[in-house]
Amino acid sequence: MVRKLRVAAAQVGRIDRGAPRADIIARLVALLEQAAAQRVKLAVFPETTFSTFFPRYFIEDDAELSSYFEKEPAEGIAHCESVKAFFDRAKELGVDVAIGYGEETADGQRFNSASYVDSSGRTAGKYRKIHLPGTVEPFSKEPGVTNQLEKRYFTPGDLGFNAFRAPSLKQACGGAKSPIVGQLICNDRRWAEGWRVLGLQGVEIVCIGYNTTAWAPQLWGVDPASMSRDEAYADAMFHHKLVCQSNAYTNSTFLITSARCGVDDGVHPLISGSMIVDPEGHIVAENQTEDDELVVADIDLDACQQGKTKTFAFAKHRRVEMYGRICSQTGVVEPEEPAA
Ligand code: CDV
Repeated sequence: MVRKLRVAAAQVGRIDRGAPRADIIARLVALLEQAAAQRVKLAVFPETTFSTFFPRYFIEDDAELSSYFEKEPAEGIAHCESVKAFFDRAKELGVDVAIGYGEETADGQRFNSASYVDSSGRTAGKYRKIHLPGTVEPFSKEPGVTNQLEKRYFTPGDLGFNAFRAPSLKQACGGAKSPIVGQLICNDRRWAEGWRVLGLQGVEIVCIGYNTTAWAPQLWGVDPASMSRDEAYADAMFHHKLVCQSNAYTNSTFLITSARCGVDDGVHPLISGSMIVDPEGHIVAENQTEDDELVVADIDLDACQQGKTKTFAFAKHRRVEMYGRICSQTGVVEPEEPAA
């Protein structure tokens, strides 16, 4: 059996603080139109796509902070006035989209969220980022410093790691079975736990948008004098590819991962690295620029079966009776030092 599908990572380049929303949406729509012209059925966009990556700033003005959050109605993000133009165009073009955004609920909770909205405008899957990196207090309040204030601005996700079917793609991939899709957001990709929960639901396509700073010595805990900016960028890219390729492989799934990249405000560099990874961990397509770019690949979902039925046939090989510590313990507890 062959379950072929054309998919894309829709990479988005530099977005400065204060960039007009209409300009950003116009760029995202241009990517959608490129996708449709190439008969792409699913396009994955970055984390917090509708603005700059605002958690890097210490923002005291709540009017500004609030402007980065979409007031999502109960019917889903595609019905939210501030971003509706994007979803309306995706529906007209017949493209499924997975996209990240700041979400504000009716009772005022703020999440770092992603929705999978299919080509009929229905939200097929919703995810709220669980692993929030960074700090509550800024490293510095000086302008130009890259903070990572996700713990300040967002509540940790409360929806779990839920895979879902995408029946909108069933016909496109041969009509046998709808693809099984899951979503993670940025820092989640570094944590094997979320991947495995998706893997246990038979996930076949994981969608991940991200904003990964290429220069954040305070966040990493390294001496800024100990590495050049080029070395730091290369290291951030190495770790990005390492976790993406290894977790796609160990869960026998395709991965579509899309960067917000470029140098925001001319001073805050983000890595690129948008790519499509196959279930054996190989990169099948990747970005060529640090700007808006569509990275396209034809994938065969049945390629997931090799890993799912052999090396990572979970039902045959997993030993859950030995994994208790993973769910009962959060931090490290070291073994006792033997008595001298
Ligand atoms: N937006 C993110 O979650 N960024 C993080 C930080 C730590 C750079 C990341 O894991 O890429």
